[in-house]
Order: sequence, then structure tokens, then C-alpha cells
Amino acid sequence: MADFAPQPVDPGRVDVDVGAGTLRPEGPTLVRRLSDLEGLFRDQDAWRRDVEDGDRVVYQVSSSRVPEEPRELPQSITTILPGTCGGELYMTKGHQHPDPQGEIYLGLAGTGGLLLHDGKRTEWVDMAAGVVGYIPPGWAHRSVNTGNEPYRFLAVYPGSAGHDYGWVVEHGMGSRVMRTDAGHRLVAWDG
Ligand code: PAN
Ligand code: ZN
Repeated sequence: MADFAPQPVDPGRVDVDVGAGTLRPEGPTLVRRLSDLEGLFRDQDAWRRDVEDGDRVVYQVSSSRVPEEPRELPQSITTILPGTCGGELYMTKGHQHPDPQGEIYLGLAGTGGLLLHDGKRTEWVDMAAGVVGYIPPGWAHRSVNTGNEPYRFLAVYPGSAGHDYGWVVEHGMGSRVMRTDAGHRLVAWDG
């Protein structure tokens, strides 16, 4: 694998391959399988069964070459595959930025949602191609695929924001997003 050690990036063009879900010049790609989402789905028995039964890929994050360094603006494309675990829609792990800073998501393909939680309030933004979801500083965020096709979005975030996954484990996200006959439904975190 190529070495993507942080280094200054010259001004320039980044090509977005909407069909492939990649950015060029290309940086690292991260693949998250069900086994990487331990403790995050409510139905832990279903999660264990699904991990043993093929451990499917849930999402992938393809980054550009812009480093996660102060004052930089890294970009990445996340692709969440369609699916459920114990009735809960496939989703990202979700995180808080330890250095509270805003972030934008631009929907590229498919349908999904942006779940936001600040420890008290919970918000939901329906996402589709052409929609910008805004994440204000201090709001933990998780993305969910609500459709039957891959849901894909571009994220742009401050390079010094950091990613705290423990916050979501400790505080939850306020709601869970379940598959229904009509589409999806938000339910209470412990409901
Ligand atoms: C996004 C997320 C990406 C994957 O680029 O990192 O969608 O989600 P998790 O990081 O929660 O696994 C972002 O919000 N960056 O800050
Ligand atoms: Zn983020």
C-alpha cells in the first residue's frame, strides 16, 4: 500500500467519481464490516448471527490526499450499502468531533439520512443527491442508508476536528433508525 503520511497538498483539482464513490488523487480507503460495529446495533444477538453469517461490508470511506492536519479541509466519500441488522438500518459508527467544529455532507447517490445528537436534542436530515446536510459544532453524527441502493455522500471537515467514537458508545445517538414496510422510522434509543 502507498504511503499517505501527512504532507502539504498543492492547490489543485479533485475529481469526484460518483459512480465508484472515489476521489482522485486518491488517499486511503477504509472498509467497515459488521464486526467493526460491535456494540452499536441494538439487537446484539442478531449482530452476532450476522457476523458469523458472512460478516458483510456495511460501509466504505474513500479519502482524498488532503491530510487531517490543522487548517486543512480533508474530503472523503462514504458509501453505505443497503441492509439491516435486527431491523436496524445499516449505518456508520457515528462520532463526535473532540475539537467541536462544523462539517458538511453533500448527498451524491441513493437515499439516506443524517442523524444528529448533542447529548439532549436529536435531529434528522433526509439526504439524497444534491442535498447538503450541515453538522454544527458539538453535534455527534451518524449516517444511515434508508433505501435499497448504496447511499453515498461527500464529507468535508476541518483537519483538526478529530473523531471520537467513544462519545456515541457512552451517550448514544438519541434515536435508532429501523426499517419499516413504508421505509424507515426513528424510535427511541432504548425503546
Ligand atoms: C465522515 C465519517 C464517515 C464514516 O467522513 O467519518 O462517514 O463515519 P464514521 O467515522 O462515524 O465511521 C465524517 O463525519 N468525518 O468527520
Ligand atoms: Zn464527522
